[in-house]
Amino acid sequence: MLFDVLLQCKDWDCAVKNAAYWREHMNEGEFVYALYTAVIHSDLGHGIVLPPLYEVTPHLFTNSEVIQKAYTAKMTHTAGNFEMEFTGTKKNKEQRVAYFGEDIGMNVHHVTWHMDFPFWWEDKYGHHLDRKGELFFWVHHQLTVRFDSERLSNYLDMVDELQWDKPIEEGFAPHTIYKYGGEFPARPDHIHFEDVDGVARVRDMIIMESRIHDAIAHGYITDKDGKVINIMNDEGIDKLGDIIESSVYSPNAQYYGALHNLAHIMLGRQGDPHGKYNMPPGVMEHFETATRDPTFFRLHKYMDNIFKEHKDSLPPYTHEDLDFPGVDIESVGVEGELKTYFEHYEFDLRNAVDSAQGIEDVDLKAHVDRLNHKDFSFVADVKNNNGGEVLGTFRIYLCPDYDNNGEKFDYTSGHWHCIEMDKFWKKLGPGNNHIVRKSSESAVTVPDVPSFQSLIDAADSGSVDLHEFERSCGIPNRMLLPKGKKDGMEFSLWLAVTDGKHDLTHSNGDPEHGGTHALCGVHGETYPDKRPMGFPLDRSIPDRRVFDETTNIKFTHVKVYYEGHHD
Ligand SMILES: [Cu+2]
Repeated sequence: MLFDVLLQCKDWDCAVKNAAYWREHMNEGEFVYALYTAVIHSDLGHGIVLPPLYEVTPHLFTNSEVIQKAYTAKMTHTAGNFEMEFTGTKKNKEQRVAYFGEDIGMNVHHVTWHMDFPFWWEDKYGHHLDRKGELFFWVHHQLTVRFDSERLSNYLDMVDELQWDKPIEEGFAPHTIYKYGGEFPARPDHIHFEDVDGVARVRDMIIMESRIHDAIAHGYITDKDGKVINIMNDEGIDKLGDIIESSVYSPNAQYYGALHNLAHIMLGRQGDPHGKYNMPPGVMEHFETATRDPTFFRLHKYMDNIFKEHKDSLPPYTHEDLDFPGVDIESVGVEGELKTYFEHYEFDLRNAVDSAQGIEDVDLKAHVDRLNHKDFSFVADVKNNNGGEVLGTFRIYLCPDYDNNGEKFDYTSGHWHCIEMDKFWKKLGPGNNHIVRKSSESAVTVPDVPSFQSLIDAADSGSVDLHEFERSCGIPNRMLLPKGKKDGMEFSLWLAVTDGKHDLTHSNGDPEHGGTHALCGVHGETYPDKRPMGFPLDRSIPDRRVFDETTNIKFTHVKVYYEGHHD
C-alpha cells in the first residue's frame, strides 16, 4: 500500500509528507521496505542515496548478543563498541564460512536485489523489469558459486542440494532477535521436512518441482490458457526464472506454483511447523537474514540444479557461436597480486535502540571482521586484425581448478563453478590493444555505502557528490575475490572477447558505462548485454577443443592468497 502511495506521488512534497506521516503510523519493517523500494523505483527517487540497511535495522544484520549490549549501554548511558562474532562455534564446520553468509554488505546486496526486482512487481508501476527471471537465476547462481569457492578456500566440500524427502542436514541457531517479536526460531540438525500449516505440504513442493522438471524435459512451458511457450532457446531461462521464483511475470502460477518463495517459508517454519509455540518467522523468511542460514545455499543449489538441467539440455555452443573473427587474445592476466585479508569494520547501532525526546543519544557501535582484497587490475593484450576499430565485449570469469579432494575440474564439470568477475565494453583499435581494467571498476560490484552519519554530515555540508553510491545492488567490491588459501588457491582466469556490435543492447549512449549491470541490470532500461547471462560458460562443454580453438577466448592460471587479519 505504501509503495503504491509513494509511487503515485507526482511531486517531492507529496512523497516526503506521506513518508513522514506513515513513518509514525506503520510497522517499522514494512515502512523501511516500502520506502527503500519506492526510492529505487520512483522517478522522484533518482539520485537519492539511502543509508546502509545495517544501520537502519541493525537487528536483522547483527546478533542478539550485540543488541542486548546495546540496550544495556543505552539504559546506563554508556557509549559502547561491541564485537560482533559469527554465529556458532568451531565445533560446527559451517562456521568457517559464516563470514560470507553473515557479511553485512552481502546481506544488503541480497535485500537490494530483491527490492530492485520484487516478485510482486507489475508493469503498471511504470516499466518492465527486463530479464527479471534470468537475473533471478543468475544472481542466485553467482551467490552459490561464490559460496562454494569460499568453502573450497576453507577446506570444505561444495554445497549439496536440498531434497524434500531427505533430512535437512544442518540445523541453525540464529542468535538473532527481532526488534519486536522475540528471538528468531532455531532448527536442530537432521530433521525431516514437515508440512507447514497454512503454507504448503511437502507433497505439494515435490509436485511443483516435478512439473518444472517436466517443462524442462518437454522443452516448453504451458501458460495459463494452455498455450505452449518454447524454452529451448536463449530466452527460455528467463521464463523458467519467472515460474520458479515465482513472480507476477509467471505465465502460469496456478500450475507451476511458487517453488522458491514457498521453499523459503517452508524452511523458515521447520522449527515450529504447526504454530504450536507461536514462534515468529525464521531467518529464511527475510531477505536481510536468509543467507545466515546454511540451508539458504542448499536451497539455492537445489534451484540452481533445476536451472542447470535446462541449460544443459540446450545444444552446446559451436565455434561460430563463440567466434569474433579477426580478434585474438594474445595474453590475459592480472597486474598486482590477488591477495585477500580480513579487516576490522565498524557500523552504527543507534537505530537498534529506541530514543526519547529530551534524552541524549549515546554512541553505540558494533565491529566485525570483513573480507577484503588488495587492489589489482585485469590485464589483457588483444589483437584486432580487422583493419578498423571494433567494439569488444569483455567477459571475465574466475573458476576454481580443484574440488575439495584435490580432483581437477574438467570443462564439463568446471564451467558451472565460475565466478563472474567483470563485464565491460571497450573499443579496439587496429593492431595491438593493451587493456587494463581495475578491480574497483567491476560491473558485478558496488563500493561500500557511506555510513548513516557521514551521509547526514554530507547532506548538512551541502556540497557532496554521492553519485557512485546510488545503487547498492551488487556484490560488495571488497568481496570480489574469494578468500583463497595461505599458500595460494588455484583458479583459472577466463577472458572472452565477443563482438560488442552484436552483444550490446544500447547502440547509442556510452557503451563503456560502469555500474553494476552484470547482476542488477540498468535501472528502468533493457539489460545491456544481449547474450545469455554467464555466456559463454553457461552451456555444456562436451568437447573442449571448441573453446581451445577459439582465439577470442583464453584463460590463464592464477592463485588467490589469503593473508590473514589486518588491523
Ligand atoms: Cu534471493
